[in-house]
Amino acid sequence: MSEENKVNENSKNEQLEPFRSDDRDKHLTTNQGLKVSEDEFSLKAGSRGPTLMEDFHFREKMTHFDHERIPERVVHARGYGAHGEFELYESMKPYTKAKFLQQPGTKIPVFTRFSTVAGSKGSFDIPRDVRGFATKFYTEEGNFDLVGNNMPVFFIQDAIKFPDFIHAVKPEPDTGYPQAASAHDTFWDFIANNQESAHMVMWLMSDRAIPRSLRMMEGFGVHTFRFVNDEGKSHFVKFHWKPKLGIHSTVWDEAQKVNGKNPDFNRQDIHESIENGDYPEWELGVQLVPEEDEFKFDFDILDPTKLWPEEDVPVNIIGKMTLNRNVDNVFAETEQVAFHPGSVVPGIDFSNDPLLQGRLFSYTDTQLIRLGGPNFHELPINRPVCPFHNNQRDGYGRQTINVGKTSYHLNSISSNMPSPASVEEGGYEHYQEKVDGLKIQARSESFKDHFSQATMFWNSMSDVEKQHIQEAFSFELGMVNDRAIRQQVVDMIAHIHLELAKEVAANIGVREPLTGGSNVTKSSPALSQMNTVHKADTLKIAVILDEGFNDTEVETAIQGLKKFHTYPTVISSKLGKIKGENGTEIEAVATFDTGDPVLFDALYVAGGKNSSNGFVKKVSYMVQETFKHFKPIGAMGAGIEILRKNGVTEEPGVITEDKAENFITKYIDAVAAHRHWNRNV
Ligand code: HDE
Repeated sequence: MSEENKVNENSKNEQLEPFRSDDRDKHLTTNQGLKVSEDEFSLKAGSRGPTLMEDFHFREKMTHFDHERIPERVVHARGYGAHGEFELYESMKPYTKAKFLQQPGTKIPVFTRFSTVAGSKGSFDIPRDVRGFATKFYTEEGNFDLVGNNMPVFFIQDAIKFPDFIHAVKPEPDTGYPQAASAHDTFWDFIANNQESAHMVMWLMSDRAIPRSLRMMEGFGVHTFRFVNDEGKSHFVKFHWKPKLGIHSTVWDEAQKVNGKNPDFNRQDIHESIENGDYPEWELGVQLVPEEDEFKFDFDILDPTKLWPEEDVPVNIIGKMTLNRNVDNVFAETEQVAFHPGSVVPGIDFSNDPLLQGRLFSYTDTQLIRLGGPNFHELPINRPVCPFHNNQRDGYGRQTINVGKTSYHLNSISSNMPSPASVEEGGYEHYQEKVDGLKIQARSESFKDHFSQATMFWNSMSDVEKQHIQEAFSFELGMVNDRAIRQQVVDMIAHIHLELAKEVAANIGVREPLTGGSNVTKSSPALSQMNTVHKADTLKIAVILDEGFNDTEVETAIQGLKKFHTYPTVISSKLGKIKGENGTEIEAVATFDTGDPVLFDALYVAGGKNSSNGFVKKVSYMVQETFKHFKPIGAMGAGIEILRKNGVTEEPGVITEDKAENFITKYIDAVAAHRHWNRNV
């Protein structure tokens, strides 16, 4: 009865192949396969006459077009997906029987979709928002979906509040705005009235909410899940994704500008990285707590507004995900992919986190409407790479042709085939947790501390990160019209940190909080982005060139930058060839109009001979913007003079050198640091 089922990292790609259609060098046909002879003019009664109903090609083409749209996701509408593989480093056999987590070296295919939460599909890439981080592991035992976010906690503790929360953050119903923003009355009104959100709001006000790149953010499963091993022993588990490039963010002023200059900034960044072979990588980490230690914490591990400090429960790195293939078709793959936290494999199970429990219902339900019926599991992107058989039948768009007489269980006619598998044969068995309680609609007492971890988060931040949080609160609440809401939020912040609340109060025209303060002194260094990996790899550098540039200097610098795996982009006042003083020609691929400084990680001003005032003015704008966003700036030769005019040469992260070799070493160090916060801005 057992079906041979070998899965490797290519299994999904091979499965998708028969579904791909290449229309190049083919005749145009109708969907019925009929070759079409005319696709520009509809069938008319006379060349100036009315169009005829008889024109089946026109009708088919127009009807299909009229029905091209499906509802966007009610949350996480704006997404970006890519294929890849997961490789296991370390066997998890002592903890889970999940087959893809047994043998080090095992590789399986994955598909990951990143998303923003609040904005609609056509919004922009860097709002202040949570990012979705959903991965489908195509395992030999079925799909395991890790449907997480880039922040480890959530706004609410019970799924029943999710519709309220989302209604509050989405555009307000009477005006239809603001788009993709939490900076408005209903969002903050919800927060003030639902103070379990305190911890998550700190994350949302932090730099985590405005990532520089999807490749440079962490992922978290958020909820407590369960691992169950062969002996039936259970451990609680939290999942983490750790980006190899470190965790890096934009600054708010920059993010707002990027959203206008290039609303696709994050998606283009990851798409191009994959096309360039700079495959983004994340290591998978697990925090494990034996079942018997469930109550050893000063918070409830079922509460999704709490994280497990990494210093208390270490993150064991067990494998790596590499995204190495962009989709062929965004609709077919990224849009139609259907994730579900309830898609698990034997050895992975749930906890009673009430947020997780509610999610187990919501995802299938929403997909029924979004994907138009119960057969979305048949869509190529959603199919498991292992066989699937059951007695479910029919429905809109059904593709499988189930043969045989019976579609029910139990039966005699087909000897009960398909039949349930025993646990030994790989049948899923729900963990037999003992549950004993009254039916009750209430919040557990153990879920009532909303502020300790919010304070711990604040305590863990560096001074710069704290300043950003204070500024983010001041901006967001500054956009709230209703003074009473502003006041309530400030009074709430006071329970997290009194000084923070006072500073925000002063900025937003409300009185200082009357009570507050916290005696929590704990901090968790792992929460600060300052303690992350810093690398120059794959960063984008704007190189400013003018006619008559110093040939050797510029050539050596550009080669040096490439050697360190950064991407220099030559910018000038016009596109096309720019000539050096000794005749070297270098192509400018962007202009001051198309190459805005917010789109780059660093600036290198080479300049040229006798640059016009107009040129210097444009470069000065680039210098000022790059400077105020704390990004690295470098110059040699003529460029140094422009930096001098802007008064930045003595500032941190600004490198000026006459010798190209010295320049590159120092400049690359400055680039690798990403930001130079101790500037006089
Ligand atoms: Fe989701 N969430 N969610 N969510 N979620 C959806 O499912 C929901 C929550 C997350 O790229 C929806 O297919 C409820 C937490 C991601 O396709 C919907 C609750 C976390 C994605 C839904 C939550 C997430 C979704 C909308 C409260 C992090 C995008 C479209 C109990 C652990 C997946 C869809 C993708 C999408 C419901 C809270 C992550 C409506 C009811 C917490 C990454 O079913």
